[in-house]
Amino acid sequence: MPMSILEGHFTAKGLKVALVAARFNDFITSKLIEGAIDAFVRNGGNEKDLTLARVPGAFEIPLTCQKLANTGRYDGILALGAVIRGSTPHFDYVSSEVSKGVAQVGLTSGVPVSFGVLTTDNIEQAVERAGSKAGNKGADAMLGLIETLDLFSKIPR
Ligand code: INI
Repeated sequence: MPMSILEGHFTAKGLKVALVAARFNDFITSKLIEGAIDAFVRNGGNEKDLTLARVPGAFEIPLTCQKLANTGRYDGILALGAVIRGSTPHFDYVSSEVSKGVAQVGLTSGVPVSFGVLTTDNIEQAVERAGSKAGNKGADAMLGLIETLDLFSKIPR
């Protein structure tokens, strides 16, 4: 097979990562933060190389990610939030803006921004994804970020 394969692995050694986490639905987002920190440290990262920015809600995540990306101090950024559907269309506006915004920050800044924002129909689905039967999406998003950064380090300049 005469081809070069570029692939990232889970190694967080030496990485500097900023976490941007919403306070809204803190009973969920605090679990996502814990999962993300645990995944970082268990893969060789140093907790001192993590910076945590707390924002009021998921809507505030993209601009905060952009400000942090523009400092040039972080290898990657992790967005953490929990948008839970209620009886009004508010959910649709917040979830669509945060997902579009986070993707846009990554593309325009060149700094990878991983998406660990839950968008669920109810509280039970959010609890399942914050460290119970469906795992911890904060940890999953951190692993995705670590793997992507390792892949980027292997792409020839
Ligand atoms: N913010 C969230 O992070 N999750 C939600 O479920 C949510 N809902 O449903 O309202 C939410 N709203 C607040 C929003 O993110 C902003 O903080 C607010 O609109 C001020 O800009």
